[in-house]
Amino acid sequence: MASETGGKALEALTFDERRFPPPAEFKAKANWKDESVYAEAERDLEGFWAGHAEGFTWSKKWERVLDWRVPCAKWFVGGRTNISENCLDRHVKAGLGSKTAYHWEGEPGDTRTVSYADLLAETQRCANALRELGVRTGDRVAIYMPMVPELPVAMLACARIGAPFTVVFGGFSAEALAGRINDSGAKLVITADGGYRKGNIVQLKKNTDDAIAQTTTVEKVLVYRRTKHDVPWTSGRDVWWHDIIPKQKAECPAEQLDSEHMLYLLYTSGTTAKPKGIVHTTAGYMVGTATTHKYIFDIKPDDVYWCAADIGWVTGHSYIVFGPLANATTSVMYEGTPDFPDKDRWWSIVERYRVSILYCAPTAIRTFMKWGPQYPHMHDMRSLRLLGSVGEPINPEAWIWYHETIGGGRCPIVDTWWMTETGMILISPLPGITTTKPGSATFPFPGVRADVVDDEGKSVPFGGAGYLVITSPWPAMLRGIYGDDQRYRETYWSRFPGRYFAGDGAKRDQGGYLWLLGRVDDVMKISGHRISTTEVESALVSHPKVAEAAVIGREDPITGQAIFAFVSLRSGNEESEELSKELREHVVKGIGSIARPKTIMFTPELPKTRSGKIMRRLLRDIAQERPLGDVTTLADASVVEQIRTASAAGKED
Ligand code: 7RM
Repeated sequence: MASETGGKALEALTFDERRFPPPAEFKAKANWKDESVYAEAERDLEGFWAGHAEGFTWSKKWERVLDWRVPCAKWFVGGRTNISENCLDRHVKAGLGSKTAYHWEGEPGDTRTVSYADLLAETQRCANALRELGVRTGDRVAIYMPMVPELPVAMLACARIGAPFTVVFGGFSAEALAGRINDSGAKLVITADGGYRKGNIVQLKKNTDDAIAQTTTVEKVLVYRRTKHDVPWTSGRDVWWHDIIPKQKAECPAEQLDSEHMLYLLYTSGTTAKPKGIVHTTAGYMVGTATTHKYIFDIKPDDVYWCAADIGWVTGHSYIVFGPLANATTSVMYEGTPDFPDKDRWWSIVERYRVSILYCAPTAIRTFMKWGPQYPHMHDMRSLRLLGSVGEPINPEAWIWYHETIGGGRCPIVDTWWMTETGMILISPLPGITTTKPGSATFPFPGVRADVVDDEGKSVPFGGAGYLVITSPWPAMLRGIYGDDQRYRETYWSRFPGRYFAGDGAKRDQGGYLWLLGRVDDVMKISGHRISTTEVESALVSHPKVAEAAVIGREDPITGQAIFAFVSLRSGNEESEELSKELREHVVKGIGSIARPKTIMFTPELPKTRSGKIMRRLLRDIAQERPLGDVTTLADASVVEQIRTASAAGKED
C-alpha cells in the first residue's frame, strides 16, 4: 500500500474515511496543479470556456460565447467550425499525421494500428461515399456497428458533412434499432455483417434487416465486412463498405457548420417506455469534451489512453471518439469482452500497449475483484499512471481495490459523474489538485456549477442530502429531446425551475465533497447501462400470457443493480420455469440482452394503493428480502402474503 496517507494508523479507518492527496510526482507534472483554476473559472464562466475554445480551428469566430434563455442554450453563437476537421485535419496539419490515433484490437486477437493520417483519409473517403449514397447535410444516419475503427470513421464522416448520426449499441435488438430509426427518420444505416462477442457472432446485418422491415425512411444500407459470414442481402439497397469506400477520393473538405448544428442524437432511457433522443450540437460539445478530457485525464502527448466503454454509449462518444481525438491522443480500442479468451485480457492489453490511463466502470472493477488478483498480477502494469471510473457510484471497497491492485497504489483515481444529457463530465476530481475520498466524485469541474437541494429547491447545507442540480449552462449540455420539446422542459427543467434536474440523489459532506447516491426516478443502472423500469415492464406486458408486470432494480454486488420483475399472468396460464425463460427472451427481443431480467417472480396480484398505483417501495423490500415498511395504504393487504408465499416457493433463477 503506497498512498501518501497510508500507514498503520489509517488501517483502522473505514474505506470512505481515507484521504488520497495527489502524489507529489503526479502533481509536479499535472496539466492543472493549482486550485486557483476553480476561482478563475468562477469569476468569468463564459471567459473560461471561451479561452478553451480559442485553440480550435474556426472558419468564423463566434460573436457571443453564450445565449441562455432557460432552458435553451446556444454556445459560441455565430461561429462556424467542424468537429471532424478539429479531430483530424488540425493534427495532421500540425505534423502529427503519423501519430497513432487507435491501437485497435479485435476480440479474436487481430490488431490494427490507425494513425491520424489514416483516420483522416478513411473519414474523407467515407464522407464522399455517404454523399454518393444520397446523404446531405442535415440528413440523419443510424450507425449499428461493432467496436472496429470504421465506427469512429463513420461518425467522423457524418460530422464532416453535417449529417447528424445516431449510434445504436450493438447489443440492442432489431426492435430497439427500429424504434431509433423511426424516431430519427434515418435515411441511411451503417452496419456490419456481424461483430464478435464472447467468441460468438452478433448478427448485426440480420438485425438491421429485421429493423428496416418495421421502418419507412431507410434508402440505403452500408455494410462493413467484419466477420465474413453469410448475411441476407437486398440488392439495390445494400452496399458493401469495401465496394464503395476504397474507390472514393481521399479528400473531402469539411463542411463549415454553425456552432449549433446538430452533431448527433443518442437515445437513452427515461421514465417512460420510449427512449429519448438526446440532441447534441457541434461547438460546445467539442470544447466541453476536449477540455474535460485534457484536464481530468491529464492528457500528455505520449500517453496511451484506454476508455474501455462501448462507443454505443455516451462515454464512448465523448471519451473514445471526440474528446481524445480533439486532443490528438493515442487511444486503445478493444472490440470484445474482458474474459475472452481468458480473464486477464484487459491486463494483457495494458501491458502490451503500455496503457498509461485506464477509464472504466465500477461493474467491471467489481467483476475483476470477484475473479481475483491473480489475473492482473500476471502482467506488468507499471505503465499505468491514472485511473478513471464512470457510470454508477463506485463503492469504497471497489475504489480501494482498483487503487491497490490495478493502480499499484500509485495512480490517482478520477470518479467522474455525468450523463448522456450532460455530454461531458461535470463532477470529478482534478488528479493534480484534488484530495480524493473513495466513493466521492468530489467537486464540479471548473466552469460548472452544481448544488444539492431539498424538495422545495432550497440548497441543503453541508452535511445534508437531497437532489443534484446543475445551476448554470455548460457547453456540452443537451439542446433538447429530438421532436419533443415539451418532454425536454418537463423532464429536466420543471422540477426546479431554472436549474437542470439530473435525477440523481446526492449528499454533500462537511468538506463540500459530493457523494452521488444513485437515481431517484424509475431509471435503473444495470452494469452502468441505463434502462427504465417502464421499458422492461412494457416489454413484458406485450407478451400474450402476461397480465401485469412491475420491475425494480434490486441491489447487486457486481452489476450495481439487477432487473427483478414481478409478473402476474393472464388467467388460464401456468407459471413455469419454461415460461420464465420465455419471458426473459421476450424482453431481450424487445430491447436487447442488457435488459434480460435476472429474476422473474410470478405473483397472483401486484400490490397497489387504493388509487391503483403499484407500490414499488414494497416490491423493492420484498425483492431485497428486507422487513416490509408501512403497508397501510395497500388496497388489498393479503397481496403481500401471496407474494411472500410465491417468494418462499423460490421462483428465482
Ligand atoms: C456516463 C453515463 C447517467 C447516470 C447518472 C448517474 C449514473 C454516472 C456516475 C454515476 C455515480 C458516477 N451516462 N452515474 N456516473 N453515479 N457516480 N461517477 O453513465 O446517461 O448512461 O447514465 O449514471 O445515476 O444519472 S448515462
